[in-house]
Amino acid sequence: MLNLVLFGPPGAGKGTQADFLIQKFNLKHLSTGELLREQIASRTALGQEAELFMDKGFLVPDALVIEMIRTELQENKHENGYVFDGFPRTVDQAIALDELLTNIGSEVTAMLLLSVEKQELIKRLLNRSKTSGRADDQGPAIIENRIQEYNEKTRPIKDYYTAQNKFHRIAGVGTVADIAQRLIETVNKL
Ligand code: B4P
Repeated sequence: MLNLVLFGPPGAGKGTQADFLIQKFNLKHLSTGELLREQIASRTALGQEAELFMDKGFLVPDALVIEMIRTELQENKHENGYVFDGFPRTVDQAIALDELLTNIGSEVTAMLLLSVEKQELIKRLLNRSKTSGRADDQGPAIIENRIQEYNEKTRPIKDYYTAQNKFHRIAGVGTVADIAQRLIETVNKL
């Protein structure tokens, strides 16, 4: 199995690039952001709890997202592999993902960091806010919370995967097609 963790701050282009990777390598896309937004739209108990955190730009509690991924892996057992987009976002989530994949006789192949400067992230998210309808794109204060959450809780995962020799940094600026090409070249060398 080819299991890729697509990693980066909010607005780095994870969702955008995941589409290229799933097509090129025939993988299943698992985006915790998308799954959570589906739960919110369906007004489930999980969605209602998650919404309280997401709307303010804070991470949803680990237990909720880990359970969601556990269910997705159980329901999609016969895939070539996965692109994990926006998961893991804490070291505890990274440990849980290793356990979940070990249980199905697999492991994370690589973690791919899309590297983008803060000013560019803010520009992209404010631009998206004009059309996305997403509460967490609305206004610099919420976007600032999301970037701060990333720096405090998510960025340390880099060390977790570096220790396993699975960390790869990819420049996340330029055209969408150029960035996709960089990612594909990196994966082809794995
Ligand atoms: P996500 O849905 O993952 O939101 P995100 O970090 O903003 O990523 P997204 O995929 O939407 O955006 P992208 O980088 O593609 O999470 C939302 C919230 O859900 C989190 O804040 C958190 O509350 C919660 N959550 C999700 N997963 C969680 C977890 N595991 N644990 C706890 N909580 C969790 O950026 C896209 C923008 O940039 C687009 O507008 C795109 O058009 C633009 N763009 C992309 N590439 C570009 C390029 N090369 N040039 C210019 N613009 C580009």
